[in-house]
Amino acid sequence: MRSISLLILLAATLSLQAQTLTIRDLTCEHQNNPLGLDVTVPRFGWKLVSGQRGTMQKSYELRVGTDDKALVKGQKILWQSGPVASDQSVLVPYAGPAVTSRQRYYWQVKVADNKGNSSAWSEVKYWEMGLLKASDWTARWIESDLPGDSVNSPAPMLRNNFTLKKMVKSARLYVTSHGLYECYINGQRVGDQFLTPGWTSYNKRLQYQVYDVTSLVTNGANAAGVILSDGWYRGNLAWENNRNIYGKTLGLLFQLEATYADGSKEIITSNEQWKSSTGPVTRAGIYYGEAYDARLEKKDWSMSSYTAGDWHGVRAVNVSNDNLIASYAPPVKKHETFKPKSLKVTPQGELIVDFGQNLVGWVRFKANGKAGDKIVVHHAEVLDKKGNFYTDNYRAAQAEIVYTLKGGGEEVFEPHFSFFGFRYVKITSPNKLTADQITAVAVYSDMAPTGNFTSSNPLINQLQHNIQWGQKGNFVDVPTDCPQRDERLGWTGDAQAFSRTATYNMNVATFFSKWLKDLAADQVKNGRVPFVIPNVLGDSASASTGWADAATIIPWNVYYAYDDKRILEQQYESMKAWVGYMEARSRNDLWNRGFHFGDWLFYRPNDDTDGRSAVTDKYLIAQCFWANSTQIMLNTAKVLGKEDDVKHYTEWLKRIKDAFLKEYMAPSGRLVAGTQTAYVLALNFDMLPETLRAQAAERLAQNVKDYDNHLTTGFLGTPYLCEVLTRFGYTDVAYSLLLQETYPSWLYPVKMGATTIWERWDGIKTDSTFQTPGMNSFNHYAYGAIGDWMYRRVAGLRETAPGYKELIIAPQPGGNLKNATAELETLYGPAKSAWKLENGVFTLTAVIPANTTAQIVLPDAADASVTEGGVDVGKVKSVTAMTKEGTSVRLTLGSGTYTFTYGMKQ
Ligand code: RAM
Repeated sequence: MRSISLLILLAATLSLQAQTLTIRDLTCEHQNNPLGLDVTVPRFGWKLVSGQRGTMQKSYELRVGTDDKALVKGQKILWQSGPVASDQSVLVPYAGPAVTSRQRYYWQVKVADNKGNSSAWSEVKYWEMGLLKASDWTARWIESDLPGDSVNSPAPMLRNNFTLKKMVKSARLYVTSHGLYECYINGQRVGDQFLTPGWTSYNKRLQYQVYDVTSLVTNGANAAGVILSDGWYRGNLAWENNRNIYGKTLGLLFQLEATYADGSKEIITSNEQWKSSTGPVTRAGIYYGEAYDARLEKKDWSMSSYTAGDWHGVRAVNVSNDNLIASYAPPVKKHETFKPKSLKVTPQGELIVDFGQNLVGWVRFKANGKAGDKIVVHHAEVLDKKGNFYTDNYRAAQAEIVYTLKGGGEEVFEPHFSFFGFRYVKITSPNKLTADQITAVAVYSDMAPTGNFTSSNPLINQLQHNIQWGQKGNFVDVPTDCPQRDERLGWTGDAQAFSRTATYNMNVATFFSKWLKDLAADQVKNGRVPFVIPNVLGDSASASTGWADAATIIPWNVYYAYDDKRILEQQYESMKAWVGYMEARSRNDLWNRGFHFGDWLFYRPNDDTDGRSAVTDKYLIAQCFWANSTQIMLNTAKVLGKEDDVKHYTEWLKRIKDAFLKEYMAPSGRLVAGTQTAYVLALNFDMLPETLRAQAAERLAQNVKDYDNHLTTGFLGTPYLCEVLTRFGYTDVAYSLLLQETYPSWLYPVKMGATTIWERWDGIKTDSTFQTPGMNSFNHYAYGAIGDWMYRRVAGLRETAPGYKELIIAPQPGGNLKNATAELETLYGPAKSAWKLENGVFTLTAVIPANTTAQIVLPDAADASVTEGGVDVGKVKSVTAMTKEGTSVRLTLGSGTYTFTYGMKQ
């Protein structure tokens, strides 16, 4: 009897649990409790968690206040939305009274669903405003008064004592610099961010950071100390001794605001009373690395007990604060660490450490020795054919650490103002270091990981790993081409090619939003978009097709991945200006002028005996990208409701395509360039009339077969190659490319031991020699754009409405894969497609987030008897529609976890 009632109780709780509706992952402006926003209409997001299938949000209610304790009691409400009948749970705008500088706002949300469930009020979250007006800054910009302060000279240190007279309730530091800064208060490092204030087009947009320093300050005597370094501001950047790009002098702007327990305030600022000196960082640079002489450390220099007797003064200078902006993108932080996989002596007699992973960051080491002993660390991505340390591909980047010991015990070192792209380090040291003294630390923008892809093929899994590491290493505040040589610039073409894949692997919404603002800021007046952003190459280095189109492609991809309309509004003028430039420069509706990189680094056979080399006419490419950007403008204008522009771009699109056909296609449908890239672009961007597409796709497939299932595409054709093949029914050919292990292919580098994506298909040639050292990065993400196809087509998980409000799971088994899984943390929650084919039985596990709807397309299921969770699929309640499409079955259904099973021929 007792056990029965227990069972009933258990069943009741279980069903209760199944019906509970909860909320998780509350965000404001895509962030968790952001500190220091300057977005005046912040937007909220949340995810519904429900055990019930087919859950949709029916309504939500938001409330905001400045007192968290009162808020939970429903008191002192500053703004409440009231119940809003809506299924919007992503980027819902705040609509209360105007926000003010420094204010912290607390917020909560509750929701009701279509099943009659209501959630409780969520946990309380907050966002805090930064300094919204230039006049909020009372601090002065200060510069060191040290003689001979210029590029590559010792890093200046600035310090001052200050007093806080009463008990401190809270304290904030608002800080930025010309150059990089590292800040200390009372001997402790402020925050865990690196390479601050980040890299932007400084003269137009300089980020400041906001730190909660309440726990670092004390009632009474305090001190602040800041080290400055050349960084991107005035250090060597790009080539040919290019330096002082943004200015010649390093500077600091420091404003610490303390609120006392009694509510009164104290503001501590950088001013002419600060002192300056130099210390242990004797030289630092992005490309150079860092020289650190521990004998020059100034013990306790950021403590109030320190006497700065022989320190120099500082200059307070007048600098406009109009360019100051709050940081929006994720800060650069430390992530994974790696212990040495091996320590070995090379044939040349050098001691090298292998970390087993090409990564970006630095090496932390512990050492013992005499004062004056030097430890020198050099970095390399690869070893040469004979196993020797190889750095020719770093070009002029010295990428070295020179550490001078102070002696007297164990010393631990990590660089402060540089980063390196490496898998190996060579260490010279009087006392040999052992493996336990050395650790590699990966450093990159702190983006939330969102996606993963795995399959039964270990080489493909390694490829996915390489793609993700390419993203980590090259998303270091700006999207860079490479992290190791004297370049590391925000190359636009690379970024656009990889952008869609990037949205799968990590949440890159704010990362790209920030960088796109720099793109707009650095865009040339007539609309030309620079090759690199921030632009350090000059205005004429701009307007290359496929590079400049980052201006349209990336905003659209980010909008589509996150349903973030604001990014389209924010970029609209910039997008329009670039497309307007092409319109203005075109002749007879052809965009066929100027310099273009073209299908960069496409395959050039050594034995081009039959003249089939994969050269694609650059102007043909330009016409395709122009059409694509025009199409994006047309779509964007529709989203933003700009009717006149819709008309304008519709007309232009037709003209561009008509001109394309006249100029680049024979009446038979053959393109003047018979390359894979030509057909891929023409098909992907719908350049050809419908009637000619099938035969163009056939030519493309044939071309692939002619090369024995190898690709020949470069930066511009590669991202769309497999996608186009799939779209026109050649998924088998796409698989043959994905699984190709010989050069040129995605798996060739994997077979050669790559742990990241290479810049070139043959960075290491088949005879194990290297491509030209002038351009041979082993960590360059562009070709990693295949990741998109793996998620979208192999696993079949993709959005059919912006932000995954509607999605599709349509796996395409093939290529002898036994299984494949894509997982994606969407803004609505986790989505998943996991299929396997075992002994003729196909199983698909699909996870559809609450508050979304999905379609599932079951391949080869038309004649099969499909079950879901053991039940005939026709009887599954949350499946609202089922249709046969050729050999597939298409289902429409709501949220939940489903497992479909049926027999499939192999
Ligand atoms: C190289 C860069 C980048 C590419 C340009 C055109 O220098 O590494 O990848 O976009 O050239």
